[in-house]
Amino acid sequence: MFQTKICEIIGIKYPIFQGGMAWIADSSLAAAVSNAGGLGIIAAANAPVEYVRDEIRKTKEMTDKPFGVNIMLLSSNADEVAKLVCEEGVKVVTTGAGNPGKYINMWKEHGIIVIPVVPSVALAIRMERTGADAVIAEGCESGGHVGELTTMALVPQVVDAVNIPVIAAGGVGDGRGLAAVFMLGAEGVQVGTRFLVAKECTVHQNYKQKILDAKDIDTIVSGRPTGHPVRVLKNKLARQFQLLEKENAPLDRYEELGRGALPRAVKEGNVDMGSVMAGQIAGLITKEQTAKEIVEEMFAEAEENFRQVAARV
Ligand code: TUI
Repeated sequence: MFQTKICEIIGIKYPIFQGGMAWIADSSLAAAVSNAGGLGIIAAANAPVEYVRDEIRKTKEMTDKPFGVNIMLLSSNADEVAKLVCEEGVKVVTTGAGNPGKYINMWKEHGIIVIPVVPSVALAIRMERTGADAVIAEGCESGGHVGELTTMALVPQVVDAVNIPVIAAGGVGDGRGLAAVFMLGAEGVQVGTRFLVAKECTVHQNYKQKILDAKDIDTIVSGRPTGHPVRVLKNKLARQFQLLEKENAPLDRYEELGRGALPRAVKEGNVDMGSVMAGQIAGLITKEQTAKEIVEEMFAEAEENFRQVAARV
């Protein structure tokens, strides 16, 4: 029922991507999601190229299914990672936090399937013209770096503007959300926050627990004045960022406060003074499951949803 064009293009069973969560999405999680029939994605974030190469090689050992690498374009080594994915024969590249236009020809020459994250119709159109195979339309319900539009508003507008497949991201954590984005015209979904609590996700247990404990209103967008706003779970650090905004503090104060904040939460488990990036759907997530259980449960739920709604209309 959910086999879409994106499944054919990539060679996956379920049209679900695991978000390329910076510092979190490693070979363990990516291989588990790919083995479950979705598309696992390794986050290059701002890690050294050698680390990313190792993670790609480890993933190849753990799965014979397709997987992807997410390139965070604000990273100082984005150029190097862009070449690395060609050398390593990675099948799918997704990008975030910028315009990957200058790399697309090189990736296409290497037979890579290119799927940029876009926060607007304008960038989606530009990406289609430059040769992208699909786009991920990500609403601001997402965790991490966010644009302005919600998934509900962004996805149908992007669907109407381009002819390539659109994958919806932001605010989807169960089968109901999955069914909903299909109704908006998406051909697939990208899920971050729910996979963060997957058993195979190696993020610190304190981080997982903070997601499991979160309520609907527990996320906040901080760092707007920097031009790179991020959605995080409220904590001491987020409150300090809020104070900076109130004080109209200079940008170097944000830089100082944010330095090392993501690994502090992800690796050290400091969820008070670390950056706990998470989407608004965190409040819905109440249990740790394997990636396979998450994928299968979401699609079974969505199918049941469609059946029930169809019976009512
Ligand atoms: O990239 C993400 N999410 C991220 S990246 C990240 S690491 C980070 N940490 C601190 C500050 C900034 C980043 C954590 N989470 N999602 C995809 C995404 N891409 N969201 C928004 C965008 C985006 C924004 C502007 C994509 C393109 C874009 O284009 C601007 C342009 O140049 O046209």
